[in-house]
Order: sequence, then structure tokens, then C-alpha cells
Amino acid sequence: MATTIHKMSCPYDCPSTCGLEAEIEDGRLIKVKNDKTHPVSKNGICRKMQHYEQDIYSADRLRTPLRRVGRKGEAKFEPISWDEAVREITDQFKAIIEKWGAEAILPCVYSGVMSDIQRNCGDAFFNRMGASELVKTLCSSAKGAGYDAVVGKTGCLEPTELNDSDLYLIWSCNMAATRLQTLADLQKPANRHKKKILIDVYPNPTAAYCDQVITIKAGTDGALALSMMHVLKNEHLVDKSFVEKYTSGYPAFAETLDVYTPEWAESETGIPAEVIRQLAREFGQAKAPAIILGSGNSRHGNGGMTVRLITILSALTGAWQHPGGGLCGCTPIDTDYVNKSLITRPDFRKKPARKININQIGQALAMEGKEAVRGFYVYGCNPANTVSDQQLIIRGLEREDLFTVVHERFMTDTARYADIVLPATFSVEQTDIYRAYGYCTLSTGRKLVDAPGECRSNWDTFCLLAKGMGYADDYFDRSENEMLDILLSHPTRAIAETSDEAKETLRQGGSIALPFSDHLAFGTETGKMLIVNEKLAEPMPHYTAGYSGKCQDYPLHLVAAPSVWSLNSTFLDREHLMASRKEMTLWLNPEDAGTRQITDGMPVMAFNELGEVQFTARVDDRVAAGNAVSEGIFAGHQTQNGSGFNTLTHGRLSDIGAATTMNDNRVDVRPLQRV
Ligand SMILES: Nc1nc2c(c(=O)[nH]1)N[C@H]1C(S)=C(S)[C@@H](COP(=O)(O)OP(=O)(O)OC[C@H]3O[C@@H](n4cnc5c(=O)[nH]c(N)nc54)[C@H](O)[C@@H]3O)O[C@H]1N2
Ligand SMILES: Nc1nc2c(c(=O)[nH]1)N[C@H]1C(S)=C(S)[C@@H](COP(=O)(O)OP(=O)(O)OC[C@H]3O[C@@H](n4cnc5c(=O)[nH]c(N)nc54)[C@H](O)[C@@H]3O)O[C@H]1N2
Ligand code: SF4
Ligand SMILES: [Mo]
Repeated sequence: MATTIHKMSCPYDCPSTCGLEAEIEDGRLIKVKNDKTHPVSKNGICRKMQHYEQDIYSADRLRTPLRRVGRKGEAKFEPISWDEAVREITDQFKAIIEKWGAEAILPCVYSGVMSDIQRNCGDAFFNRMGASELVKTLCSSAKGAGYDAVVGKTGCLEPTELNDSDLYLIWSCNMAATRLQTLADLQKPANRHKKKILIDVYPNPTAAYCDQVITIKAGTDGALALSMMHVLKNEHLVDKSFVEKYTSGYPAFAETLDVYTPEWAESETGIPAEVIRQLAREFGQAKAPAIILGSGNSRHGNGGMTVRLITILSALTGAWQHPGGGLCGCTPIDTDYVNKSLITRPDFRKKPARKININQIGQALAMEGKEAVRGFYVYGCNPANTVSDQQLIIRGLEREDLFTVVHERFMTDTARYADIVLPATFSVEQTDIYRAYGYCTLSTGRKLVDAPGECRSNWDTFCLLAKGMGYADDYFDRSENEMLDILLSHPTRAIAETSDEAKETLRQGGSIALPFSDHLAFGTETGKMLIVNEKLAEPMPHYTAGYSGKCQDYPLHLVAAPSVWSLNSTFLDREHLMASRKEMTLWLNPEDAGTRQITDGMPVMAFNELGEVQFTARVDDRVAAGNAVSEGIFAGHQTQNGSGFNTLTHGRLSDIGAATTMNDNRVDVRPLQRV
């Protein structure tokens, strides 16, 4: 049988959106390799995607629609046909709408699939229905809001531009997991001698590639940024002409900096004042220092303010005017490439509906009476593992009067509670458009293989459900191929301006490189970087504590970090990756461990007012005192006491951006055995 090779994109929630080559033989995906012509993945892809075919042909994959026959959560189901499934779902939805109104139905989607058509097509269906609207801020919207508050719609550094930087501050980012290709670039001979400093709450795996590791008390990064700016000001390292020309508000801000001495910051951050001074000097003396900013420190009650302060810091020395200088890690693209409203169809919604923040679905599922959610439709998301307030979510999913549909590829912890499970497709079995969020690339991929069994894409499923609901709009008659053609033939201005060759690549399936941004063309109303932003409730940036800083009812600050071996709750089916990831561990500082008689490798219980979660202790003197850090998300059966990390996290929102604050919770820890 002849093998054919096709270009595709990684569909997952990862800043790289690697270009891949799929080897197809006899209608099956045999192998996935990196696309050597792709600007991001030319040198390789991560271990997770190297055996994509193992997921696609996994024996654990869902292959038919299922109806619940056991108790909720028991995962006892019987196979049914799509006709039966669609009838049952639409009958239930119609009955709920009739009795309680459409807002009693809540969709739940996040980032299981990141391509635009499959991720967003459900919005059209639920807009048409008039269902409750999900506010989708589970990831990094505080970071986006903090960055935008200073520079508006201005693209940050594209990682390729980091080749021109002369100092790297890798701040709250585990590049070894989330920006692998860029980390490889930083190791190239031309960049190897440039100093790399990691600022994190624990020595994450990127520490091995850094010259200096500074660990900080979680949630206090704003204090570090302010005291660095204090030093820059006092030691005349602020570029006055840059600040005057490109920013507004500095004189008033500068006056506030006097109190933020390194000694003050030492007491907040736990970093010795001398280390802060030295860091500020190195940063101030570099010509083109780059801050590579991850999302970790934005997932706090003060996350938006922290990112505002770091964005301002990145500019005060004038770095933004030099190639390679500035901030990398927010979105490098300052314009829209996909006309998303053609997919989401806001015009289908006849009147505004109530909004429910995804971080608070636990609370939403607990509402009673007229307010109660009666229908819950989950796709591309696994809230029973990935969303805060896990035990409250599970109690909600257990409600007998909640009708739950889960469209999934595997029997996830969320799917176990469904009344109806629908089997979903993988990226090679569907057509879509993919815009990277960490690089300047745009790609398309047409369906390459048929899905096994009766799996259907999100698009096809919503079209079927729409018919069942009696929605006659043309939208729901289209195929996903036609939807892609529509997107490409109603291009945004940015796509219209690309070359004919690029347009053809997108029509056929493949990747195009997009232009980098002009980092000095600030997308704010005044065209200047806003050090003081009068539109915000707090115009003057200053130090604020997060939830855990304000209320220290438990002694340790709990933080979630990404695992190299998984991607949120994706890849949990892959035995080899799971064997490397091992069990759930909790990193602790020796002092915090010692006072509790905890030693390295010991089973421990972390607890707070929300519940208890068992971990294996990992004691390391590089973890900042007061922090307790755990990598990765684990399914219930992979945990040690049945409870996952998010059992311990509240659904509280960030200061701006209404984002998750899952890194901003307090716990205590006790040993489960004697020394
Ligand atoms: N403890 C802890 N919690 C976290 C995080 C953490 O680091 N630690 N990270 C947070 C962050 S940053 C994020 S973005 C969220 C992500 O959380 P989620 O949005 O829940 O994303 P995933 O867990 O990656 O994937 C969810 C499911 O989508 C399914 N899926 C994939 N493709 C498709 C498709 O085409 N159709 C359908 N119907 N389903 C599909 C997958 O099988 C998977 O089970 O988690 C957050 N939660
Ligand atoms: N292998 C792998 N890749 C992934 C993911 C994954 O789970 N695994 N998740 C994907 C997703 S959804 C996203 S959003 C991106 C995220 O990718 P990035 O935005 O680049 O961020 P992360 O690499 O997740 O970095 C989070 C880091 O922040 C640290 N941190 C947490 N709180 C603080 C704090 O208060 N101060 C400081 N200084 N550091 C803090 C954590 O310890 C962790 O090392 O990665 C994506 N790629
Ligand atoms: S998960 Fe990230 S690094 Fe791995 S192939 Fe996908 S985009 Fe690339
Ligand atoms: Mo994310």
C-alpha cells in the first residue's frame, strides 16, 4: 500500500502549534513527524505528540454513543445509535427549555481542541438556543488583561526574535514543557553564552538550562518587579528618552517607587535584597534583555497587576526599541487572522443570557430552584479534573436532576458522570484552521483519515443536534470543509493581504508564516505605552497581595505547574508518558518539610477547607520557603486518594480578566507515616 505524507498541525493547547507531517497508509495514520519546513517545529516536536497514532487507535477510545445504565459516576453505559442519542438529547433539551427556559442549559468547552472551527462551533448552536453563556477564562486572561492594560493590542516579541536578545529572564515559565523549541534555540552556540535566569516558585525542569535560578514566594512577583524598577530609577538605568517618547505616566509612577526598596521586597518575596539589586543591575545594563513570561504568576488574585508591572519593567530600560529586547510570552500577533464570528455567530443570540464563568461551574451546578442548571453539555473540556473546586463540581455532576452530555474521545472523569456520552474525533479526522498563540503562524488541515467506529467531530455533532432541535439555519447544513472555505473566502484584512501562494497553501492545507509585529506601534488610544492607565479601577500600578497573601489561614501557598509528560488532562491515556510522569508529587522546602517531620519520598496529605489530596513529598532546598508545588493533572484513578489537585483550589477570579486563580490557594500538609 502506498504511503502518502500530509501536512497537519498539532491541535493542542500549546503555544507552539507545531507543524507536523502525517504518514497515511491504507486510510490509517501510521506516524507523525515534525514538519522540517515549519518555522517552529523544524528541529523536532515534543515526546507527547511523537506517537499520536497510539491515541487515535487506542483501545480505550470511545467508539459509539453511550447511554448511562449505572449510577452517576459509576461509568456503566450501554451503546446506542446516533439517532437514539440525538433524539434523547434533543427531547431532554426541549423539555428543559419548555419548563425552565434555555438559560437552564449550560455549555462547557475549553481547550481540549484549539483549532477555530471545532473549538468554537458550539457557540453558534448555543447562541441559537439562547443557553447560558460560558465565560471562557480558565487559562491566561489575567495575563492578557494585564499586558493589554499597558500596551493595548501590540504584538510582543516573536520567539525567533530572541536570537537578538542579550539576557533572558525566564519568568514563571517552564520552557522545557511549554516552549521546547524556543528553549532549544536558546541553547544554540550563538545564544549559549547569554545569561539565562529563571524566576519561579520552584526549580522547574527549565532550571537545568539556566545559569541562575531565583525562587520566589508565590504571588509576590509584583513586589520583585517594583523593587527592580526602584533600583533602575535610583541607579539611573531608566532610559529617559525612550520613556518620554513612547510611554505616558512615568513621572507620577516614579514617585511611588521610593518605598519599594530591595529590603522591602526581600520581606515579601523571600529573595535576598542583594540578589534583587544584582538582578536589576544586570537587567538595566543589558541592551536588549528579554523577559520570557509564562502564565503561572498571572493565575493569582493579583495576576493582572503582576503582569502590568512586569510589562512596564520590560520597557523602562528602553529594551523595546532594540531587536530582541522586550517581552515574549503574550500574543505576538496584533491583528485578527480568523473571522471568528463567522463560526460563533453572535447574531444567532436573540437576547442576552446570563453569563457563567468557567472557573465557577462548581457553584453554578450547585444552584437550586429557578436558577438551577438542568442541562450540561461538555465538549473539548474535562472540568471534573481541570477546573477549580473539583469536589463541588463532582457533587453537581452527581445530581439526579441534571441531564449531562459529554462529547469526548476517552472515558474521562467528567464523562463518567454523563447521561449520554458521544464519541469525538481527533484532528486528523476533521478539517480546521489553527492559529498559534505563541508564534506567528497560521495553518489549516483537511480531514486525512476516517475515524474508527462512529466518532463524529464537534462540527458534525452540532449540525445533527441543530436538526434535532428544529433549527433551520443554513449554517447547520454545511460541512466543516465548507466552513473552512467560507472562512478563507471571507478573509480578515490580514489574510486578504497575504500572498496568493499563502492563500493557496491555506486552501490546500499547510502552514504560513505571518509577519512579526512592530513592537513600537503601541495599540493604545494614545499610541503610547500606558504606565498609568486611567481606564482601570486602579490607574496607578502598585503592589497588591493575592488571596493567599491577604488571608494566611493555612501556612503554605499551593501552586499548580505543568508537567513535561502531559498537557492538562490530555495524554493521560498514554502508558509510557504516564510511567515517566510517575505519581503526584508535592515539592516542599526542607524547612517546611522538617517542621512537619516530612522527608523526601514520604506520602503526605495536603489539606484545606475544601478537602484533602495525597501526594508524595519531594523535598528540595531550591523551593522557596512557604511554597507547595505540584506538576500535572491526574485522573481520579491515577491519584493516591481519589482526589485531584483541583480539590484544593477555589473558583475565585483574578483582579482583572476574570481568570482562574488556581495558583493562589493555601494548604497545610501532614505526613502519612512516621519518620
Ligand atoms: N491542576 C491544574 N489544573 C489546570 C491546569 C494545571 O496546570 N493544573 N491548567 C489549566 C489550563 S492552563 C487550562 S488551558 C485548562 C485546560 O483544561 P481543559 O479545557 O479541560 O483541557 P484538556 O484537559 O487538555 O482537554 C479536555 C478534553 O478535551 C477532549 N478533546 C480533545 N479534542 C476534542 C475534540 O475535537 N472534540 C471533543 N469533543 N473533545 C475533544 C480531550 O479528550 C480531553 O479529555 O486546565 C486548567 N487546569
Ligand atoms: N508539557 C506541557 N505543555 C503545556 C501544558 C502542559 O500542561 N504540559 N499546558 C499548556 C497550556 S494550557 C498552557 S496555558 C501553556 C502554559 O505555558 P506558559 O504560559 O509558558 O507557562 P508555564 O510554562 O505553564 O509556566 C508556569 C510556571 O509558572 C510558575 N508559577 C506559578 N505561580 C508562580 C508565581 O507566583 N511566581 C512565579 N515566578 N512563578 C510561578 C510555575 O511553577 C510554572 O513553572 O502551556 C501549554 N503547554
Ligand atoms: S504539544 Fe506543543 S510542543 Fe508538542 S507537538 Fe504539540 S505544539 Fe508541539
Ligand atoms: Mo492553558
